[in-house]
Amino acid sequence: MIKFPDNFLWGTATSSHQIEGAATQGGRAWSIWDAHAHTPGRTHNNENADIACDHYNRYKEDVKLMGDLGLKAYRFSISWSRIQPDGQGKPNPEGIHFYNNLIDELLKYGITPWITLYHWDLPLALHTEKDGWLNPDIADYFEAYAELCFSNFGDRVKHWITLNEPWVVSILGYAEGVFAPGRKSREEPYIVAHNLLRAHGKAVANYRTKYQPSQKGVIGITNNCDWREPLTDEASDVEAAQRSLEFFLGWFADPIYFGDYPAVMRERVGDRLPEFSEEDRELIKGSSDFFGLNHYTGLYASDVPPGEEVQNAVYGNGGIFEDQYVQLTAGPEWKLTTMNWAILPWGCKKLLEWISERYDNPPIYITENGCALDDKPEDGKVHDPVRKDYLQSYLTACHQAMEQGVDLKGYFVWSFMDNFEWALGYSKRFGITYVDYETLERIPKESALWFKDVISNNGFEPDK
Ligand code: PNW
Repeated sequence: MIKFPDNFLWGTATSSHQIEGAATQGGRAWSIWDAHAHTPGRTHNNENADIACDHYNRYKEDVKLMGDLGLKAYRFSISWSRIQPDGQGKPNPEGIHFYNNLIDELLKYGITPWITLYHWDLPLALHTEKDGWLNPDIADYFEAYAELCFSNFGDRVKHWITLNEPWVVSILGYAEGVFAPGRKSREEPYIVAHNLLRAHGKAVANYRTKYQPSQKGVIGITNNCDWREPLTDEASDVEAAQRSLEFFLGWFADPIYFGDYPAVMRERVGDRLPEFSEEDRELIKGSSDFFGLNHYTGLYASDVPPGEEVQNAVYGNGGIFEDQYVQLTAGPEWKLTTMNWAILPWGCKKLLEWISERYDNPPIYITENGCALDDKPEDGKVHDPVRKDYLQSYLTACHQAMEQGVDLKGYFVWSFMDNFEWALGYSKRFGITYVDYETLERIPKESALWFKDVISNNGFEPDK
């Protein structure tokens, strides 16, 4: 039996925009993702999240399903424009009421709520009227919004994640333009990333001075990173893989653990990389009580010699390509999910070890891991053996990393249920719970039943 420590935290994750629906119900205003999805050509089949899983109206049914699984924790995010429609100023009591009900319902089932404050759904007014993440003042708006959450929910919520995947916000939102707000720039991603870090730092300082002493919770940030394996043993490829990881994860984690961006980024990005003021550096350095990691896949990395071009640079490759000059390729024999992401559990082990080594063995939570597959119900059941194998292989890799001394404290499956997969609409199913988008019926998939056993046994039998 592969056994996890007694207090290991087992959970699932979702985000507000991807599941809630009720886009204009209960006083909610639009976010940049409502505007993006309602712009023709931006999402698969022009799908939007107006209804999504209708979780806003069905949260009781959903929390009951979570209770049936024996989940110890549930990670969800707050829709900023639901509780503060303009992104600043007057709060919306109906929105606050909804999250109070959700939190209370979770606690009723003994499920610990983990709240992400920002999972990409910026109030639209902050974008159109204030230039959103490009404006340095966003850090103050975010701090005020975060305080609204600490003061309303912090009596019962003890686990806070400020930002989900600032890399995605910066690169997919402002470099590639495939995610909201759909901008394509070579300068803006670095400014946006800088302001995201500053916003995170301010929110954490607010929590630590005003709320943490009495509420006694923890606060951190979640970053995403794929593994980068050197294509060959050549020093240039080993360096390329390292450079790729520093541009991907070091970009956000180095300022938090060391107080500055990686040196390789300073050299290569030059003037486009903002500098931290002393005040911001102090706020950001040491501003995470744990290391939140979202991890799914990996690629080979090799060096691109000067004068040559990066081939097939698709989004998801880890940064602005011209700044890195890293060629990324998949192994020809690797199995892929419907996202075309490779199933690479050994990459998960290596990444956990890379993080432990670089950042001095911080407590780590995997706040997302999972896969998208073509799931179809048959006779009221959803048979998804590939997902079960995926989860088991990644958990086995996590366990091996822990045996090497990695301080992994918990693991959240992405996702509790199928949902609106951003630009890919409803075409990708990541859930361990199936959602029929016609009837909105939920069916726990076989992987959910397997995960339930893992939680109750605190481990699993390895495959023979
Ligand atoms: C994460 N990439 O997004 C998000 O946190 C979730 O909201 C999302 O549903 C999940 O992973 C699955 O996609 C990512 O292109 C989206 O590298 C795209 C990338 C990475 C993460």
